[in-house]
Amino acid sequence: MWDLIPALDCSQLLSLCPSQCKPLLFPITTPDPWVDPPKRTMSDQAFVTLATNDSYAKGAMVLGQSLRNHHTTRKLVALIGPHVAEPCRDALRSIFDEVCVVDVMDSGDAAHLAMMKRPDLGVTFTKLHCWRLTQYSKCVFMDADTLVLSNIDELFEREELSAAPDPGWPDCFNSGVFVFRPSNETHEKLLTFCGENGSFDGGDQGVLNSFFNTWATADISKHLPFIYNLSSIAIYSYLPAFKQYGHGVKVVHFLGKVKPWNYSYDAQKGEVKGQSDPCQLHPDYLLMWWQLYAKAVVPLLQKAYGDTPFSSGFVDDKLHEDVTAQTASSPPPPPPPQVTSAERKQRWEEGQIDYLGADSFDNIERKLNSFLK
Ligand SMILES: [Mn+2]
Repeated sequence: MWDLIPALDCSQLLSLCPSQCKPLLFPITTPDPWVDPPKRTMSDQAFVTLATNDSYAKGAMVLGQSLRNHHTTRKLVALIGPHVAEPCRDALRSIFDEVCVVDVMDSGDAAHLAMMKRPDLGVTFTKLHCWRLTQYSKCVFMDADTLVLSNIDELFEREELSAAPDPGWPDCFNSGVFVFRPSNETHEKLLTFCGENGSFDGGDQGVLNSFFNTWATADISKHLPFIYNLSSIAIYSYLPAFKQYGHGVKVVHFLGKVKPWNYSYDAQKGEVKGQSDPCQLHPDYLLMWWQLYAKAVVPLLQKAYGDTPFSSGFVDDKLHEDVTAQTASSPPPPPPPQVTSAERKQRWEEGQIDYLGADSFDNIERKLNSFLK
């Protein structure tokens, strides 16, 4: 793989990549209920997401709106932590059918007991709460850092626990998108398991992979195609596959430390800002996220906040320094000194990429030209 895909940043990679591997930028449309009446709602099935703070709440709003834009026939549910601000809750309520506050510390039940044993897993316990949505027979959980590019209601044909492979360790599933059946019994079992065993990765993905531990081997129908949970890391580690299959992508997952809402946006120019460092997110999907946020979410936030200032993330926003500061707080790794080919490969694998030296664009372009004809 390392012979095939050399190191370069994402905009360079994409500039070398034929146009069919770039996502099409469709205009964002809001469905008109008179022209396009919604299909009958499957009221016992729901898409569920989770926002533990105001930033993730913005992600949840974009996700919810993307599901609406693609005419989902299922209900939309947002689980929120107790710290999400009231105006954000209002904005969420105008997109989602249900907004449920989950405060594990107040629950006074098995969740509280498990939380006492493992206080580090607070967010995980909040996520596991989705199994308690027993008013629904089946749900699809989606992280607030995902974006839907087309209708994905067919996921409800799958059974618990269906998920796509994790790009980092494909024998594990990625818990950013999964199909599950709400059940108080399963919820209790998960909490007990979590309290006793903790999580091998410190988050919900570790817990869920240990609990649903036959996912990798038992039933291939529970392996969702990768197009339902595509992350940038997978694009850049196997570019020819993205070139071949990328046009079919239905869900983008903005995995990693820097999220779309950590960037800022010039609404006049329609440009995402804060990408001077080699970016970690696919620039076209990032732009889609901001276009949807600017068109459909910001008006809701403006209405909910009224005269109270809030951080919109736009470059002309008085508070945009906050956003820039957040982005700048994850500095790129320092350039390594001259190294051998083997050392260079190892450094690349550790994420230390010599953008200005051996891994420079010119070197990489030569190599790419030798096979991307
Ligand atoms: Mn995620």
